[in-house]
Amino acid sequence: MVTHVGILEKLRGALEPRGFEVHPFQVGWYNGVLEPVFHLTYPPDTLAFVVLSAPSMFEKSFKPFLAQHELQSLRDPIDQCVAHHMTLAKERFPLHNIEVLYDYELHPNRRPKVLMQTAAHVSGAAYYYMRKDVEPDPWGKRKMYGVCIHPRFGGWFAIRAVLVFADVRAAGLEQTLPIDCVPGREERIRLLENFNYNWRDGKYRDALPAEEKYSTEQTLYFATPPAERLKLLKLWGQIPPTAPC
Ligand code: B12
Repeated sequence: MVTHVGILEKLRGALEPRGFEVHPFQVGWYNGVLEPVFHLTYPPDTLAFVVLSAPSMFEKSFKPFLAQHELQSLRDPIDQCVAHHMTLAKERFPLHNIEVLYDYELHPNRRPKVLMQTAAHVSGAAYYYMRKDVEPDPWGKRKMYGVCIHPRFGGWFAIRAVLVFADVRAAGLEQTLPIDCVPGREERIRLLENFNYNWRDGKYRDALPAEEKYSTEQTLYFATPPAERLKLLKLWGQIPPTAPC
């Protein structure tokens, strides 16, 4: 019988060496905290995984990917690199019906297909701090977007994809609660303000002392507006691969 344990092991085997983290959840846990318009339309015990990119993804996946592709042909190089690895991971499960949803995918009405931060929280991957985690909050009518903080990477990561195994039920999967690594009220206020008002300086990423962070090169890449990134990569020239793609 196919179990979530075997699938998780195989997925991690495919993606962790490439600098990704994989965390399982049941679709029902995700739907359970969201308004119906955001629901994923699968039975509640359907098996799904959220995939994060760790700081090492840049070296372990992105650079080898660049070395094997013509820069000119890449629309958004990071997105295409992530899609490449999700496709390879999916191909390891030819007998399963898997839907891959990416962070940048929107419905025709511009609503995101999946809320990555909620998926990260319900899977236990990273705590999603929202304004309701600061009660009472000091922001009045101002908008305040929430942010996920990872126990090992702080804010030095991204949430790239959700993989839904549409034909697999995972009733036996136990929910792991995310680690509340920013427990103090003042720290939460600082975190949310840094994320909303000063995200460009990256301070929100240092909400805790991270085990691994982006390199200077990677920080510069992500700080560069997407339209300028191709120019930057060309400037850096041919980057030698550090691992086979
Ligand atoms: C649209 C978008 C934006 C928009 C709007 C932001 C927003 N949050 O609405 C804009 C352009 C402003 C933006 C900006 C940024 N973004 Co942005 N953005 C997104 C995107 C594509 C969708 C977010 C969205 O529309 N959410 C819809 C709203 C309604 O969701 P929500 O506020 O979470 O509300 C739900 C929860 O509250 C939930 N809920 C209710 N109760 C409870 C209880 C619990 C326990 C839980 C878990 C949930 C829950 O229910 C609500 C819906 O019903 C996501 C990727 C994705 N697909 O998720 C990235 C994403 C959120 N962005 C991200 C980032 C990093 C940024 C920027 C720093 C820029 C950047 N890319 O580097 C800035 C920072 C914000 C700023 N200062 O401007 C990261 C956040 C990573 C993290 N650590 O959390 C994401 C996840 C992208 C990624 N690939 O990692 N972004």
